[in-house]
Amino acid sequence: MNGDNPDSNMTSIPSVSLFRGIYNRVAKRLAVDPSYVSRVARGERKSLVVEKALAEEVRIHREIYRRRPDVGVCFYRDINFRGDYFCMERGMSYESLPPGFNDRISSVRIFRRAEVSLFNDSNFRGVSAASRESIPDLRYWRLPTDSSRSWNDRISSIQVR
Ligand SMILES: [Ca+2]
Repeated sequence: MNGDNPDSNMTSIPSVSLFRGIYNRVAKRLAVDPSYVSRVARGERKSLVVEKALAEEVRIHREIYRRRPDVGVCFYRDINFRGDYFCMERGMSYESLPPGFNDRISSVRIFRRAEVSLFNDSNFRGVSAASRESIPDLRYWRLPTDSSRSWNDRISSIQVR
């Protein structure tokens, strides 16, 4: 289904297939390739029509995304745990983020004893960092490799343990 991602088996969990399901439905409705839809979702391609259809699907699934985890993490568009958000239970991984969130997360809230790993790129690639504590403002959380840059509006894939 996602032929350019041979590593996806190690994280084949319901959350990822939820997005695949969304991408597939949008692709079917618009008669385009699902991989094209996922590229638009990751911000690698621009298509207003696809973006609009994705936003509609996300609206339908918002309850699932927004369910507050028992043990897990929520991710917010704005600092101090504000703005649009989605949540993940411990054990979930997102090889790419829900539509509208790629490179747009500004705060991270941990519930109970979860640990989050953040990645600069999709598919758990690029610079990464881990935390067991909430991060109310990612502008003050610096990259390990470059202290002049922060994690704000940078996260592109996530694992929660
Ligand atoms: Ca990124």
